[in-house]
Amino acid sequence: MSNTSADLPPGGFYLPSFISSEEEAGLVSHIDAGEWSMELKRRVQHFGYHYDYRARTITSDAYLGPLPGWLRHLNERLVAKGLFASAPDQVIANEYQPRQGISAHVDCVPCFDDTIVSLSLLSQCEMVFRERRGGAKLTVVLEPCSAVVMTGAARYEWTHEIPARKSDGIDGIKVHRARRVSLTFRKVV
Ligand SMILES: O=C(O)CCC(=O)C(=O)O
Repeated sequence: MSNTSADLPPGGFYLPSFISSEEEAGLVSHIDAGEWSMELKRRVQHFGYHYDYRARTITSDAYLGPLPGWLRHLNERLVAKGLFASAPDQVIANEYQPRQGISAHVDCVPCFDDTIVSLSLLSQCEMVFRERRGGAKLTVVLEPCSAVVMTGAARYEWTHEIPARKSDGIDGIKVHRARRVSLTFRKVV
């Protein structure tokens, strides 16, 4: 299975092995020690700012406080690798059990800056990109410990989604999903 940035829309990048499996385990234990919100079908945790899914915005009272220390070293890496000009300040942990996904969307344009980075933990899954005007479709496999970066057209002109299914057909092979957790980093504008 070979993901390359060429499989993504323009402005999209795939970074395999962005973290080690030891870092992955550490992140999962920090996340699981936190309080999950049941506001959606899947469980979520918000850090930095609460995102209001109903209003589709960050409201003025949404500030939750600085990101926890265990997220800050990742922030530093994202900045050191040139992915963000300054440290992201909003992170959402999403938990996907098999059969759970996230519907097609573009991350809130007035809320967040130009770069979105999503880190995959624990299980692979497919992410589908759809061109909003042209209707083209691209599918990328997100491996545990990888990061997917969305800027430019990948951020604004294509939607992304994770189909709600219990397995993915990867290179012609049915691969069952396990529990997956993702951390998505953004900078509030
Ligand atoms: O789970 C992921 O990798 C993507 C999450 C996402 O698209 C979002 O939180 O808006």
